Amino acid sequence: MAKIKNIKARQVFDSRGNPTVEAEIYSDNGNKASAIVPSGASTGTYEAFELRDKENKNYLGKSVFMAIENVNVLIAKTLKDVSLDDQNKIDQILIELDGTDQKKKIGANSILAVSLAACKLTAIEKNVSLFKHLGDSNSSQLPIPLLNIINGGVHAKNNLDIQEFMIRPDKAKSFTEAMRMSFLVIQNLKLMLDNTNVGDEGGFAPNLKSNEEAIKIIIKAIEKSGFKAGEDISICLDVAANELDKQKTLEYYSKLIKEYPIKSIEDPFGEDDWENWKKLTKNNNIQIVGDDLFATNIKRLERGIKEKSANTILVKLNQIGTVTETLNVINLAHKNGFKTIISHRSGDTEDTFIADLAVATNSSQIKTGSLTRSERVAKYNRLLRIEDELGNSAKIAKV
Ligand code: 2PG
Ligand code: MG
Repeated sequence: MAKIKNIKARQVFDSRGNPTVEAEIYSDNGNKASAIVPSGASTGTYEAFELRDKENKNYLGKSVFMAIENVNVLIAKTLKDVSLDDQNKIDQILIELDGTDQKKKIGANSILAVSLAACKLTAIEKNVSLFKHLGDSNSSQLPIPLLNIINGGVHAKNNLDIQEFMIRPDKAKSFTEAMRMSFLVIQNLKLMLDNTNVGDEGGFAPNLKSNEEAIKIIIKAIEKSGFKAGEDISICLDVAANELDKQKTLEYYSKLIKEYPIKSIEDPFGEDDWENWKKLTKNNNIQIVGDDLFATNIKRLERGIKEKSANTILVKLNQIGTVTETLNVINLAHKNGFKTIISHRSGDTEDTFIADLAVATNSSQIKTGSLTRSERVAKYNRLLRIEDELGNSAKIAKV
């Protein structure tokens, strides 16, 4: 197997126009691969650390030149001549180079850019698709997409405090069909709204009377498209409760679940409110998703499994910082009957790694925004290509 010859990073921009890290890795075989790291807006306390040059006024404190330097000097030197056949070993070296729990020394953004790029380069060296390299010959299941079609919270400048109102085409028989169903709902929703500006994740960002108003108009759009809300297509929410001024209550959620075809709620409570998480999960049979609660962190997931705090984990590579640690979290979740949703960040890029990750790991769902803004659509397009590549062996997950 080829070895790492050189690594080079540069500063590029994410979909919110903020600086981020791109890393390029070269092998001694003459091949190269690159990866770009995304960035969140509703970030939890337990996420891995994103290193930014707070003092650099030229970029309002948001540049990532220190992280770039960490890749170009420290990481490049340490990984030189390391074989590409062992992602675990590469990631272990990166983790040890940093040495802190939250990757605070050299930054999770510098580490992840290299971890992702190394993984892609190994797939190129093996001459297989990334999802096959990351998974195995049985990796032939496409995830059901969760499309965030109305944006609120910190992702939009409107009056909705719930961050994400998503649709999930549960009855789709293929990924292509899932996208066609979602396309129809989005187009019909567009016709119903006066203001069709979009938020950070490509969903519409209208001012509406209330969260319930948003849910009602989505139900209308589903029905107008000829589907049954709650059967063909269900509604999923990400409350992102950490960002709320005033927390919502168990009673509020019980009412929502009773009155509307809501099948999944993410981050209903804050990241330390383990008690309320447990109660909500126990008292309802819908999908309860831990994002900021677990932060793609194996220790926090272990606690959640033990305490039955949720039944599903949202997986974000940059919450933990390496490919290996992400795969370990997914494995632990699946072993314990938790479902996994592979997720983008609100500040994302043209990098489509998460599409391959979802197929490789048999994750039942992927959440990657609406069907606008190329950084979101790129992931859906990648999944359409994977479905095509799989041909007759392609199937779609059941939720
Ligand atoms: C979330 C994510 C992605 P952000 O809360 O689930 O939708 O948002 O990247 O801002 O944390
Ligand atoms: Mg979330």
